[in-house]
This record gives sequence, C-alpha cells and structure tokens, in this order.
Amino acid sequence: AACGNSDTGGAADDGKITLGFSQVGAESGWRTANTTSVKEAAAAADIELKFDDAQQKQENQIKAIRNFIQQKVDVIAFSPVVESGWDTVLKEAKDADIPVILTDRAVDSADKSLYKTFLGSDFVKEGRLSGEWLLEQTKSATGPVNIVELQGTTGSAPANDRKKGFAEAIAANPNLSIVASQSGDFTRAGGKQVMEQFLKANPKIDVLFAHNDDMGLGALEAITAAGKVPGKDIIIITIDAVRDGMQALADGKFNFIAECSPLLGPQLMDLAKKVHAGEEVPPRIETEETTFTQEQAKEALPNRKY
Ligand code: GYE
Repeated sequence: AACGNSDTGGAADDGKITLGFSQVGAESGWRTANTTSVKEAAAAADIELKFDDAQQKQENQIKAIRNFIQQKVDVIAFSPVVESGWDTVLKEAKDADIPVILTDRAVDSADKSLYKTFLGSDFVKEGRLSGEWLLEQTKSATGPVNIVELQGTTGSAPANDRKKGFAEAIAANPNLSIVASQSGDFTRAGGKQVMEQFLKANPKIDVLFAHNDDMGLGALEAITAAGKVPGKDIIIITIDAVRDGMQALADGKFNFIAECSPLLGPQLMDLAKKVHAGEEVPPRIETEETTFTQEQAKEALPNRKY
C-alpha cells in the first residue's frame, strides 16, 4: 500500500492493498456475521484491512471515511447506515482518487460516478417475498388481517426497501392491512420495546412483519409476556436467516424468513482488487438468496454457517 510514509516521499509500497472499511455497527446477528466475513476474507486475500465501527451513526462513518482519505488507503468500502447525505464525503474520496465500494446498503446519491459499485441484496425483493408468502397463507381469510411492522433503522436502505416491497405485495388483498409500523432500529431491545407498545395499543394483532430476525427475537419476549403464543396466535415473518432466527423458525416461533446473506467478504475483496487495478466492475452486484419455511429451517439449520 501507499503507506503514507511521507519521509520516503510516499514511495514506499509493499504492494499490499489497503482497504478502509466503515461498518455500520454491531446491532444484529447479521452485522456480526458480516464483520467476521469481511475480516476473514481480507486476511485470506492478503489485503490490509482498516476496520472502523460507526456504532450506527452517520457522523462516525463520515469521520472514518475522511480518516481513510487522509491515510491514503487504496480502496474505501462502507455500509452506509442511512441512504441520504453522502455526496460531500464521496466527492472528497473521488477528488483524492480513491475508489469507493458500497457494500450491503445503498446511498441515494444522484451522481453514480461517486462510487464504483454496490454489492448487496435486493431488499425490495426480500420485502416482496415476505408479503407474497403472507398473501398465500391468508388467501382464504374472510375478515381483516391486522399486521404490525417493526421497521429497521429509520432512513436505511433495508428499512425503506423492505417496507416498500412488503406493502406492494400485500396490496393485492384488501383484507390485509398494516395497523402499526415503527422502527426498532434492527436491535433485539428495540424489537421488544416497540412490540410491547404495539400489543398495548392494538387488541387484535394477527401478524408481525419484522425487518430483521433480531427485532423478531426481541418481540417474542413481548408476545409471550402478553400471554400470546408466537407463531400461532401471531404469525411472525422476519428477514435475514441468522442462526438464532432459523432456530426460532425451526422451533415454530417464527413462521417465515426471507434470507439476506451477510457473507459479502470474499466478493468485496475481489472487487477491491479489481477497482484498485483499474478494471471495470459491474455497477450493481446482487447477492443470491432464498426463503425458509419452518420445515426448510429444520433441514437447513445443521449446516448453517452463521
Ligand atoms: O438485515 C439487519 C442489519 O443492512 C442487510 O442490517 C443489513 C441489515 C440486516 O442490522 O439485521
């Protein structure tokens, strides 16, 4: 890497790529698995990783990116906590000639030249698949089906997109309606707290749609405490398919999970090498994913890696 050793005129370079990576935080099982994947893949690819945990704050991510620019890293990658507000710092990276890769989450910048590629899932699709499964389950319902929604971090791409995909799918059946929708910030504590409020305010809840497993797992505690049986009295749909979520599904407490893979590390390292070498890369690389019912979770669980 251009090691920033100014007394040698910046000429010293060990040939190793330095990648500055700004992570969202450690809010969920998904995030922990993603961090492990990035760290392991960097080591395997012989890439020097500068890792920063932003603790779910955009200002911390902007600081980290500015630090990476100052340190003259070769490539910057980050998972933007929210979608908006990145133009200035991305422009700074571009002016410094440092290629940027978005991993996991998107930004809403109109100028697509501010980053090289976006590697991650199709969150709208995850929401849609969740909604389509529910449509099928409730197709013979003759009365209202009341849904509560635990949203992810406000303003984040997965929260915006999962909400959108789900709403579009359930619009096909007028019996289905979202009676309450609020952010639980993708955490277990948030899911529990908001579900408690939902249960107090809504006498009849038929379905919970949680934007990730962790919020669904937190909500389980609130549901049980309210004397209801999760997976039976309330149908629970979540997204991610991390181990604890899959276990809840196999145990009959969740009913359906749309998978979102956190294992982005190896692809990210390939992309870092390519953009560093000046090679063209596709502007959008989508992660391959599936969905799980309770039966499928029982089968998949023994081989689940995270
Ligand atoms: O679904 C959630 C995490 O951005 C896809 O962030 C990711 C989401 C994931 O906190 O569990």
